[in-house]
Amino acid sequence: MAEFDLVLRDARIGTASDLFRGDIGVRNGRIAALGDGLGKGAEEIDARGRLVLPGGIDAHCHLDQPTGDGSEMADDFASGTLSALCGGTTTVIPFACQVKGRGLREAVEDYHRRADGKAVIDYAFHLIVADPSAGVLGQELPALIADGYTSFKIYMTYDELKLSDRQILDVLALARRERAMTMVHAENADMIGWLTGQLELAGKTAPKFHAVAHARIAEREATHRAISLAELVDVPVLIVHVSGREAVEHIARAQAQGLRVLAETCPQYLFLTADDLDLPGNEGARCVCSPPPRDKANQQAIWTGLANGTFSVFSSDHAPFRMNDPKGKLVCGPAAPFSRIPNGIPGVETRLALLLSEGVLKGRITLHQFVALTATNPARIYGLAGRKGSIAIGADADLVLWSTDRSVRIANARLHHNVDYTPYEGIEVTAWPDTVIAGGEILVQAGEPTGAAVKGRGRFLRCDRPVEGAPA
Ligand code: DUC
Ligand code: ZN
Ligand code: ZN
Repeated sequence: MAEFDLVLRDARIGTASDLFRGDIGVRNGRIAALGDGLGKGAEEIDARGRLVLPGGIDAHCHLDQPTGDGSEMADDFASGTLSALCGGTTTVIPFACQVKGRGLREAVEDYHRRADGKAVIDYAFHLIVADPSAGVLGQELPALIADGYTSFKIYMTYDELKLSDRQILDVLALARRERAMTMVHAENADMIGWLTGQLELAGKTAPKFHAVAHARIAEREATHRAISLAELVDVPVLIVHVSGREAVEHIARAQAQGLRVLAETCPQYLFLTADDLDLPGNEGARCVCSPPPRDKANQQAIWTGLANGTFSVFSSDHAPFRMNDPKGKLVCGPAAPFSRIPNGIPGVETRLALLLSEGVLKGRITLHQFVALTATNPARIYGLAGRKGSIAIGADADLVLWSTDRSVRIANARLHHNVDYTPYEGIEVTAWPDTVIAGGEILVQAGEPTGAAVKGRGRFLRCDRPVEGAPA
């Protein structure tokens, strides 16, 4: 009789701290043994010196999230999680978003209905707190945190989502009391609104002006303010999707002072620039996201922040809208001003390959940093440590066997999302997931989903309180 359900033989196993050669034995969906010459598996994969890393955690992606402008996200939990899986991600944490004037619990229930029976991989939820009323702060949020929704995002911009500084202080105080993690979208709403008004008055409404309206100063100022508010309350805070050099500098300075300020960045700030919004007609809409991509010098600042540890998390911020779809990027018409283009770009499937290829294989970051940024740190920060994000005894057997010896040209035609473009079309990478295993099941083989990658197999994960403060 086989000792294990599955054995990966002679793999080169990488974690946030180690790289070693050995076998991985899987039983009942978990890693049961790591060793040399493990006993037989009912199924065996001959990994023969090939790189095996923990399945990725995409801790910032938007799936089937209701919008307020008539647009619809292209990916529901079925297509979005299949796409994530094929890119080597085995856990996603999208957002249950509160509508102003309504409850948080109702947003969570609605979001569960959207995920139930559809998710291919495991998922947890962050909350978006858009209306921190007395009832939300006093009852709903503490109860939800106790129920396993231990992180939430707040916005400093977007009229329908943004909080005042005073509201942010209230939310941060609650996060401190309840030991939850607060993620902040840091852009100054009035600066963006004022710049947008000026640009529109001058007839400058093409997609490329989105990057002008969302100036780096607006990100810098809001980042500094968010850090200051968290310092006042003495609570950890995580600044999401950081794009500009000055914001990185503020975060690094705060960290050097001993403040528990964490930061996330995303592929668009490494691989795109504002020039990608400067395309004929409305084509630039495809790369409209907030904050916007910057320039080569800022890309370099983000790479430096990844290499020197300023960033702890690398997520996709996948926010999928189609170009050729009346409910997509051009929902407000083909000539709509940039301010009415839905914000967001797809990237859940390409996140890991881009960073492994351009970051690790080109020597910008180490393999251990890659694993930490894409799996181990998000697990610790968002309360999934021990279960997700590492290759360790007892952890879920979420594993990716990477192909790193041939070049792959990114092409939308080979992706599994429901979006009709990828902003990364044509980029050559030398890493692509070959085999992806989640909960001990082989869900991707030779880069394509197997029959086991079925809708509804993904489980909802209740998150623990985050491992306080920061990654080890
Ligand atoms: N910006 C956000 O804040 N959220 C979704 C996508 C985007 O571009
Ligand atoms: Zn955001
Ligand atoms: Zn986002």
